[in-house]
Amino acid sequence: MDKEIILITGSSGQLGTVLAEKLQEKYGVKNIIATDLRVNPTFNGVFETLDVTDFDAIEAIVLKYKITQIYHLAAILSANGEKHPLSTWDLNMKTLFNVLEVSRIHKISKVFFPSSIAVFGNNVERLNTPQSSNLTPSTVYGISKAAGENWGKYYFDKYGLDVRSLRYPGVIGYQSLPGGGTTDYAVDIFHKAVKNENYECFLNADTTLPMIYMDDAIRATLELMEAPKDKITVRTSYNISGLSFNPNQLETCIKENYTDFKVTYSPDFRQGIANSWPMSIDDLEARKDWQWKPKFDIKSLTKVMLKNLELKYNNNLINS
Ligand code: VAH
Repeated sequence: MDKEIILITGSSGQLGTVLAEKLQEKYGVKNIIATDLRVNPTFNGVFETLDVTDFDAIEAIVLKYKITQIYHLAAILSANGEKHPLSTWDLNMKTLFNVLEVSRIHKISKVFFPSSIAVFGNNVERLNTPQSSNLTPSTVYGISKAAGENWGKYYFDKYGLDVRSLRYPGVIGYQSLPGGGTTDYAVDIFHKAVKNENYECFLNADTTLPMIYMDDAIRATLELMEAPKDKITVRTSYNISGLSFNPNQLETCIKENYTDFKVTYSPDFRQGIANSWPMSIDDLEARKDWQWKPKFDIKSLTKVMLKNLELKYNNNLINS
């Protein structure tokens, strides 16, 4: 079997940082081409500076390394996206079109496109939101992801390009900081606790949202990409669920270890975004098609986050 050579866009981002490492472990360091506008200082491997809005630049990398798969992670997330709606749309869509076109032209075998629970609006069942709910997103980010899901299906139906996608909940990990999302509080709060600082949460205490621990998110991505093609019945994007909680529940869990930790609640514009999103997700199709099952709950997530952040801060391995 020919070896897989994988290009990751947005490799310095929250998910890309961890996914690059996991793909290196699986396919070999030299077969993973990490790309972003700036390299992650902790990254070890093959890196190329890449602006994914530049088609010629991405095509040059595809040809130079004989790329066989692309994980397209570069995008502007929900909160930052609302600050510059039209440029967010331009960037999120232009980069996706470049990835889809370069993949079509150069016969890339598989493309991963990250969608999000942000594709749902507040006119659907917010508890156990079904896969087939209609998509009326309230943010430009969510609109670009809903459009992206349908473009991915179009390239599969029309050109046979094997595009696969997950609707990520809020991703929580210790290895990297999130960038400009509405669920970022669920990462920031751990950093504050470990530094023995109080945390001002930008969402209300009772704002329940779907979340997923980083290890589960990465495993779901690899399990989806490795599933036999004929098992994939959803060509827009799969709902996946990790767990759901609200800031108050997370605060309570953290306080079992950091008894003096204090959280104050000062909702900002991101509360409006969170109010339009599901509270929990029904991921029946992912469980049926490729046996998806999360492993982390709020207690095990809290334990692993605190343990690893304590290690990083105590060994000065993190710039806070
Ligand atoms: C965001 N972390 O907050 C992303 C994610 C479901 C949330 O899409 O924008």
